[in-house]
Amino acid sequence: MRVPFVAANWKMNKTLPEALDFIEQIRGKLPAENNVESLICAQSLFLSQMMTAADAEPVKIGAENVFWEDAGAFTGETSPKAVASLGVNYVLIGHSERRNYFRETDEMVNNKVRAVLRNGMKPIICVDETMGQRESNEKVHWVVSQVIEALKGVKAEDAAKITIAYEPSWAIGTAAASAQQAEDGCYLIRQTIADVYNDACAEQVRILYGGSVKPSNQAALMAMPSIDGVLVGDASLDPETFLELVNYDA
Ligand code: G2H
Repeated sequence: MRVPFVAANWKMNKTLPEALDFIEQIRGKLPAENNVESLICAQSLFLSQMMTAADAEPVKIGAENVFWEDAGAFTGETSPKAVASLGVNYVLIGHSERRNYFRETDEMVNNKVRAVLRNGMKPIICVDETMGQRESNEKVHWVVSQVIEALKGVKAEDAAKITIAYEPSWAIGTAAASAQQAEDGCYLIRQTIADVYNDACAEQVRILYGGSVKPSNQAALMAMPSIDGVLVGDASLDPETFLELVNYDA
């Protein structure tokens, strides 16, 4: 059984006091982690304080990105080994904003996925397709190839630690994909994992939908058979809305 997963992606939002205030506002109101796993991915610079503040809570704290080398002369980068030393569980890798604004390639994403696993953390690999690709019916190949490239060199026994987030960039911060469009993308991703590894492996990997998720569209998305959860940007910034999302009515 895959536990439903609601993950917040705060992106480059909130200051340290705002982040700590958020934790105070959700304290004691989160679901048990074996019912719904909840996660907040935040800027790396205050992950440590957030981990301490949320220590007694079921919510997990994750990073939004790491570099692929553990240490060295890489000024300004964030070491996966250092992030792991904070006790962080999850790291978002390959978000479309990283791919678009920071030119992250499939090869870089793959290096980062392996670095996260090597350091005992769990990657949430984001894959997307653009509106142009959707309109020209290329989306199938695009999403499949991003999954295959991201998983290169990842052993089957590590695959269960991976979560994949399907985030069509045409649905980010605008209008969400329909539940059926989201299901189609997530179904295809699970088939791809079965092809890369095997059916048992594909049954273990959690697949999330991301892109303009809110309490009003969440239940329909999560009712879909291939969708195990959601990755939420904008709507996750408000504590009350985040609580609605993690305590959703199945
Ligand atoms: C997609 C998503 C979260 P939003 O980027 O990763 O953001 O919910 O604001 O579309």
